[in-house]
Amino acid sequence: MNKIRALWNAGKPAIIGWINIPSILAAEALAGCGYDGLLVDLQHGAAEMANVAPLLLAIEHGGAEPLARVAANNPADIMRLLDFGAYGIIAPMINTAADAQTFADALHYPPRGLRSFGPRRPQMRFGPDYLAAASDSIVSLAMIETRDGLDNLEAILAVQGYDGIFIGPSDLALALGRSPRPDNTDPILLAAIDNIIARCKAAGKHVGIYCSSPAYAHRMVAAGCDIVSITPDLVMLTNAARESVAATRAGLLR
Ligand code: 3PY
Ligand code: MG
Repeated sequence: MNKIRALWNAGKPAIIGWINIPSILAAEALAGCGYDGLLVDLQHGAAEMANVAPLLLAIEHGGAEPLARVAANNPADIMRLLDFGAYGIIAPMINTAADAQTFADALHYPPRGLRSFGPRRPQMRFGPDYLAAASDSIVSLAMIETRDGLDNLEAILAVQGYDGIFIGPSDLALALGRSPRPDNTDPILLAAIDNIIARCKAAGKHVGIYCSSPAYAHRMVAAGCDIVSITPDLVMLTNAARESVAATRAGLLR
């Protein structure tokens, strides 16, 4: 059972980490830090399709559910990531019901969808029963983060075959004429986020959001999200480095 789906079935939220630095060593180490899932970001992170398979393997080996955000809502990339052992897909910039249907179709084998058969790594985890287990083994979130996505939300939510919505607060802020700051508390953005969360709940879909800190993640879970990302790897690394340098310098000046 997918760890994130198991949490959802138990009515609990999932906490995921965000990988921009495509290091196998770091991915395995982070995967052992208690995250429910770890996501390789192929849209804004440095990983490429060519180096994603070892990262997914390292994450699974480390004990977290391996997830990926595709660079775009491209069925060929989504199907390859599933074959490489991603058990969760986030697709950016879902703007229309047709985009959502393209996403849903890429996730499932016929007759439910259009996924092509060649599950190289999932077959090792699930054996010959993978075909029956495939749809449930994957969690899938469509990103709402544009003006079109907001305007077409009702039709996007009516599409079946994907689990829910993941809110991209930076792009959403830009779409609303606000600043794309991390953990943004701009009232216009927060009202839009609350509205998306409420409409996801009404449609029976899961909903999550990208957060840069535990405090913002707490706030979003309290607002109704059931999957939140927390501080991305590059931010953690640079925060820790800054603190270390500053503490060393402060000690030298004493
Ligand atoms: C956004 O905030 O727009 C995102 O896509 C998060 O990475
Ligand atoms: Mg975005």
